[in-house]
Amino acid sequence: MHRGLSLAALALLPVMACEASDPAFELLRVIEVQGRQGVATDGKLYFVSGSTALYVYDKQGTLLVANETPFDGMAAEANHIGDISVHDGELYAGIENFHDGVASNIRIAVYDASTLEYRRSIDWNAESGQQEVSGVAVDPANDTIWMTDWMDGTRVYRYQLSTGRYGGKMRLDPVPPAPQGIVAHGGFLYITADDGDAEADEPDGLWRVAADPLAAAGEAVRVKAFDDFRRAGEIEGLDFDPATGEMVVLSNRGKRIVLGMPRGLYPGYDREIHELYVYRVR
Ligand SMILES: [Ca+2]
Ligand SMILES: [Ca+2]
Repeated sequence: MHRGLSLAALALLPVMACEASDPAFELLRVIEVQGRQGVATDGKLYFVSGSTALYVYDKQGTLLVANETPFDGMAAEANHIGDISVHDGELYAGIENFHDGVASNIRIAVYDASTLEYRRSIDWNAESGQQEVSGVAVDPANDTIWMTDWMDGTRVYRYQLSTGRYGGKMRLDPVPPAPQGIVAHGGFLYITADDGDAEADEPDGLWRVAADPLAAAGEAVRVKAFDDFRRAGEIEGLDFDPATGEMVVLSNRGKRIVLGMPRGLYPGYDREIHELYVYRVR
C-alpha cells in the first residue's frame, strides 16, 4: 500500500503521526495584570493570584474584584499564594507560610469565586514529603486536587476533592525543574516549569503527564518552550479556558532574579510586568 512513496517519505510517517498527537500552541493575545503568581478561568472571567492578593478580571483585562487581605480569618499563619484553580463557584489556592527558604502551614485555601471571601482550608499531610506548594489544580473527573512543589519537582501530591483526604503522590520522570503552575485538562496534567534561566535568555517550559489518580509514577514530557514571550522571565501558573479551549499562562518579566533572590531590574524596565499569555491550542 506504500508503493509510490519514496523511502524518505516512508521514514517521515512515524514522525508525522507523533506530531499529530502533540499539542500546538498559537499565541493570540497578551493581557497585563497585577498578580505575579497564578491564573484560573471558568470560561467567563480570569482569576489571578499575587503573592498576597487575589483578583478577578473580565477577559478583556478590566479589574472587577480584589481581595488584598486573603489570609484574614485563617487559623494558621500564611504569607504566600501560588497558582490557583476554579471549580463550581469556588477558587482554590495553594497557600503557605514561607520564611528563610522553609515553607510551613501548607494547605489548599478555598474562596468564594464571586466575592473572593475566604471559606475554608484543606490542610496538607506533613508526612507526605511535600516541602512547598507552588500550585493547585482541581481535577473533578478524578475527584482529585493536585499540588506541585517548587522546591522539589520530583513528585505531585493528590488530595480527594470531595473529602479533602490525602491520597498519595506521583513521581514524575524526568523531573520538571522548579514547577510553578499546574492544571488538569483532557486527561493530562500540564505543569509550567521555571526551567529556563532569564539571565541566559532561556525560555521556560510546559510539561505534560497523564493525570492518573492511582499511579505511583508518570512519564513527563516537555511539550512547549515559551520562546514567544516578550522577554524570558519567570513563568508562573496556568489554566485552560473551558469556554474556548484556550490556554492561559501567567509570566513575569523585567525583574532580575538570581538564585531566587531579586537583583533589581533589567535595562528598560521601571517595574516587574505580570502578563497573561493566551494561546489557541490545536
Ligand atoms: Ca509561583
Ligand atoms: Ca525562567
